[in-house]
Amino acid sequence: MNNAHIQPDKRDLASFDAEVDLAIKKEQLRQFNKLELIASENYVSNRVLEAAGSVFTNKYAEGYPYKRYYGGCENIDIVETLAIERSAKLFSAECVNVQPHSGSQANMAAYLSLLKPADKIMGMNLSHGGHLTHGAKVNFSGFLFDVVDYGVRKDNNLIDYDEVLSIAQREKPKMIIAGTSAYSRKLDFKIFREIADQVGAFLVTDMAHIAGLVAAGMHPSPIKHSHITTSTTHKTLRGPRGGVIFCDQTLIKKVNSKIFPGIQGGPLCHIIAAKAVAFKEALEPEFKAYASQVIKNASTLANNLIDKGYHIVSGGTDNHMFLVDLRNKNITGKEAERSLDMANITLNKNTVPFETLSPFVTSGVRIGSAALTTRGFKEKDMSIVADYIDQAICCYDDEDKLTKIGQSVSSFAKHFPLFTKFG
Ligand code: DSN
Repeated sequence: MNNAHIQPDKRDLASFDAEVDLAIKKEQLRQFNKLELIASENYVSNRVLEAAGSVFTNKYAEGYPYKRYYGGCENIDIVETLAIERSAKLFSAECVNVQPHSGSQANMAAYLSLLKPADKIMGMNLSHGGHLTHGAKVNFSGFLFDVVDYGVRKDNNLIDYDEVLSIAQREKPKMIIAGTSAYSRKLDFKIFREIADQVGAFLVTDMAHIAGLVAAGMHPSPIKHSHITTSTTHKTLRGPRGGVIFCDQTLIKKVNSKIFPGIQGGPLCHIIAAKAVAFKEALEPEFKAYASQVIKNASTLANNLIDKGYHIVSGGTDNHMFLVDLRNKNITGKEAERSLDMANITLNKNTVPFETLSPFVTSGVRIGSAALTTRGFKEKDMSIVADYIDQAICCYDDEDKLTKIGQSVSSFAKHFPLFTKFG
């Protein structure tokens, strides 16, 4: 019998779908030729990439290890259990859910585990360094809940914990969210918990940005201070794109049921496999050295820019990232992002505290060191990156000069291999 019509087509990606294949190859080149400074991005290892691209993508596994709604789950049971055990060890957590497809899903499940719609929540203002899912009006967190926010002080751009307390006492939120996506200083989770306890609120910490630093002991851990801690796995933690939730025995059943069947269906088994590999990598001693270098690199870059007359929000950084307020350079965040991109440096425009421009324009840019550190950049290399940034911003409206800077940047970038396989 000729059943060729039901046999899988044997052509590979390049010959079957030249358009997608070309876009992937161009993306590989983009990642290799440019300097990646987006604070929430990183490069995964070949091992993580291999697991993320594995046949686990074919598998449905609704439920949790050894309690599934589908047959054939014996292998994903092993892998999900490993991911849970490794992440629990890495973060000294009692219980873990490794199924959230993203940080947003992790936050949604955390909030719904503790609250009812219309309850009052208190998170950091987005333009002061918070995150969309911490109560922005346009996000589920803003339209499902009644939101009050806290921010940073105008004089030093730091979180003022006395002010957080007085807002909490006045507003009596049911939940306080600690965590940021654009704040360069250490967070004091102990104080956040004391404030939450004083007003009878739950404390949820979103440690997405700093998770790799926490794992390596380079930033205080929120886990024991928070009722629930959420994270993504792909930023400083250097795993696949995805989310994760940590809590204790008293909350895990609720958290698990809010993830599935509450807000998700089948887990992404291939991504859970990649998370398991990334957690194993982060348990290796080398990861501590990596996280330590991430912090040194961010601080070196910030200090070099300060020396060149740039205004760094809060005056510097304790972590992997910082914000540059460009108002004294007479250039918007949007113009800077575009000029730097032409010079082969990738970052994102970002609002600064007390922003006066729209989020599509902004007065600043956000810079992170996690990805370049994965490529092997050290302090001396970050000083060169600062020179390139300054050159590109100084000639932001001169396309010929930007193109020339871009050529130098690419030649420089090529000295640093990508951790991820290339080509
Ligand atoms: N969008 C991410 C960031 O860039 O910080 C957070 O989810």
